[in-house]
Amino acid sequence: MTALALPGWRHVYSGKVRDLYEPEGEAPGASDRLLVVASDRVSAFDHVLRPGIPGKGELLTRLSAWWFARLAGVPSHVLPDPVPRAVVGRAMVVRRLAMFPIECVVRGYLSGSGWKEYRATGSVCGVPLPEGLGEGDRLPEPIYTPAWKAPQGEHDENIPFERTVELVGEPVARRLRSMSLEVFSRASAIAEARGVILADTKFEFGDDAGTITLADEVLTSDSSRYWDARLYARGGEDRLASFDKQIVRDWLAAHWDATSGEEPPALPREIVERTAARYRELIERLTGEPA
Ligand code: Q0Q
Repeated sequence: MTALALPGWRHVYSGKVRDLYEPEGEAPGASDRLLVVASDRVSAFDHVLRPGIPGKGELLTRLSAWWFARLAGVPSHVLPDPVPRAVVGRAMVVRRLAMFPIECVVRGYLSGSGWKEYRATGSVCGVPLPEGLGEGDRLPEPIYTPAWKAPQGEHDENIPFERTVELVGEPVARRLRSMSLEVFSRASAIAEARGVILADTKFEFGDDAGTITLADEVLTSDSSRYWDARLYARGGEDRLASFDKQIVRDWLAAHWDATSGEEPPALPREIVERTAARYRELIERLTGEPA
């Protein structure tokens, strides 16, 4: 998988789904801007699947940009600079920050690694929780459950708040927690008014000359768990289904053994099309604009 060649930009890094570039003609690492390009790649069970989901990169870029715009007052890394023609709609220029090595996770509901940790220990990242909670239950109030950004290929590690103090110092650790909780509560109120539950999300922040600044993608379905509020209220088996990716997950679970060591099979056209429609539905529900 080779990243797109973009005039004026040099490719520096690729994640599973997005590619990062810096301006050409400046020394590597020296520029004050970066270009983040979202692809149509989709990942599930730690694999990048084929084919991609047409339009996914644009939809998630729109969703992230929409959330950044809704979060008035929160310093943002997004710059208004133009992006190369080849990636218009699925790229943004951002201010280069000194990133903090912490995934700032907030959970309003008990799911994923939070549920596993609670079941084993009764708390998540050192936050004690009431007894008797079940998978997918709403928490009494949202909790901050940071994770340490593991090197590439490894899974992030849930850590207690005290560990983040050791990593970035107490004043910054406290700011990361309070900003994360504030953004989460603003966003979940917006989502729930539109029939979508924001179960949990992950923020990344960086330092811009002393200003703690929201970076990365915000509140996309790749960085967040979104559920359909109607399904959740109905209480069926599917109540915790990922709003957009569940069709892919279900199909793969039925057609591939994740422990086999084999690459996952290519997704059939029907699965790709239904998944693309779910991505469009998520953005339509959240933003109220046709996708
Ligand atoms: C930065 N990433 C993530 C990534 C591949 C994003 C570095 N404003 C920034 C950002 C951002 N966003 C980053 N560094 C400095 N300033 C983000 C892991 C990786 C594609 C997109 N890596």
